[in-house]
Amino acid sequence: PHPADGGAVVVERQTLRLKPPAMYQVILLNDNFTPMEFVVVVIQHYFNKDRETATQIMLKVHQDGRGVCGVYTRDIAATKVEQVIGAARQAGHPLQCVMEAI
Ligand code: NFA
Repeated sequence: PHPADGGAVVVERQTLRLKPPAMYQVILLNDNFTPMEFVVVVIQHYFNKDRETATQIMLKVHQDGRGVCGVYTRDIAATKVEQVIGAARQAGHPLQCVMEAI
């Protein structure tokens, strides 16, 4: 800290970072209770999918137990997981959503 910077601690990276950011799949998990229509709307809203694509992803999750809704950097993926779980809890559904490094 220096008086001239108002006491801020400035951390600079000393080297150019050429490595792309780590990416994470956001995955929906099947359950026996969440309505199919709710899952389709969630996929459309939080993962920017059209209704047809959202329906295909929902059916994949329903049949296989899990399905990828999108791939994002860590913070965006974590936010999607929280938003989806929050919307499901608000609506009283047990829908689960997780992120996995790829
Ligand atoms: N299996 C749920 C049902 O039959 C639908 C569902 C699909 C739930 C995808 C969660 C994820 N109502």
